[in-house]
Amino acid sequence: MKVWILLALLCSLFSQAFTEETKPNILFCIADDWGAHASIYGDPVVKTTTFDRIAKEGALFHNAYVSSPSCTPCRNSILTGQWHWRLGPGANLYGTLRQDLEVYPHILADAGYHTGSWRKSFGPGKLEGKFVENHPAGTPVKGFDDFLETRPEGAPFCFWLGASDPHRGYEEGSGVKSGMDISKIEIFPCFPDSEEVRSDVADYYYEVQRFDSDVGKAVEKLKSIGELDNTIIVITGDHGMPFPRCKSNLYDSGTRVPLAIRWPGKIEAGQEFNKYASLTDLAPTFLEAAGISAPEAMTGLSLIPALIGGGDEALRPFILTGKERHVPSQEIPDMGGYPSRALRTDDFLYIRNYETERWPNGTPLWEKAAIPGTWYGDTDNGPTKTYIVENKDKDEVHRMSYDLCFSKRPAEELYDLTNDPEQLVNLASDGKYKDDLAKLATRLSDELIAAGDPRHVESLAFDFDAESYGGGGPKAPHIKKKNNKKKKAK
Ligand SMILES: [Ca+2]
Repeated sequence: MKVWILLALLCSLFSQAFTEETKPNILFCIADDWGAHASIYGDPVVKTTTFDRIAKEGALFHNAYVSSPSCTPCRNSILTGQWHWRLGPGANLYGTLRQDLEVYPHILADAGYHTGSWRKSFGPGKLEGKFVENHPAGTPVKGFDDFLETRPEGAPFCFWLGASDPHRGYEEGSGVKSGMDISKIEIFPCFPDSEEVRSDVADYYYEVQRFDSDVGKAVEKLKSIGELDNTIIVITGDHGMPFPRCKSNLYDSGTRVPLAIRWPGKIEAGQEFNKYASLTDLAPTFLEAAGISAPEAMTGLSLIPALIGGGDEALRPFILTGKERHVPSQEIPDMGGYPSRALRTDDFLYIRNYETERWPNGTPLWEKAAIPGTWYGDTDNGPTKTYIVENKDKDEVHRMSYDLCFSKRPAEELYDLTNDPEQLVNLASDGKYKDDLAKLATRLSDELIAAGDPRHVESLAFDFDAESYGGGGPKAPHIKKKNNKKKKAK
């Protein structure tokens, strides 16, 4: 109780102090498909100089999670500050943003902020109505410098610095060519250890570093114009790495992302958080920093109380994540996704899969796929995927890797994080965990009801699978060869 009184007092002092001062600028930097891999997290190979600096001069989050491990719903949940399942068509890959939704860049623009976005922000998807004229992430521009040149004098700004890194496709061998020692790579234990896989991870790291370097240039620009210390800098990613059992999956490998926040003079440097932040919390955080109350519909919780002294106790004690339709990658005529939800605590990850007859990462039967030729459609094509599929019958280790990545899953999954931090052994049918399983199942349902999930609140029912889809899907290798086009997948 005392902690909350102290927090309330700190927040009120914070708002009071704020109104007397200049509004802070906001530089929001988001990579595409970047899981929690950074040197400051202990990764022995990737070098993230800028991210590490921002974290050291501000706050580092060890447990930041996306609402959904898929581009469009994650980005929509950040813009609206709401769980993706509340966004109707916006919960699917290639979905749109509903007209009644409010987005934080628009609220800041109404309060006098100069807003803009560069490279990937909303999407992929089609903007409609009010968002066509008025881009939800701020007017798209050609770069940070251009954006700053059009800034009205004295106006605070809010800038979305996007990227297509480290989304596939990669230049194969770019990691090795850049000098990375692939023997030092810590391979995700569900991947077989092979040269192909190691090199593929190095290519991913290479693009992570390129993004980090782009952010570094923006930080230098802020310094050169004297705005560095009046700018909140946030660096994160939209979900885990584009590898099997990562992106589009509800394990930490798909939903946990890097997060660092710097705001000198307001938040103490060198803070580290172990409790949970959702990227839906960023919108209310930005609004509070600007002295604006968040709209009631925002389910995100401002991170300011934690950042200004409240510590872990002011963060969420657990996290929720979910998935609706990534690529429609089931078998004709099923245009559905793989709906699932998860509750992650310090001790357990509990996952509920609603449609167990479907393929969690898409059908292997490309000739029967809802989108013609699609092959394991929820997993981006790449050397690691090809290696795992092609070698599945080699031995037990390879078979296990294939099953963990692509085989069908039961209605419930339970992982004991003390003994199995990588979440590879499903204990849902182990009698020893019966009580834990029952408690977590009830808790997840209760939390989803409280969070307005249409899958749990009948009055909000929404048919996510009936929505149209404007994208493609990863094609089977022989089809790709026939087309022979080097195309960047969404
Ligand atoms: Ca992405």
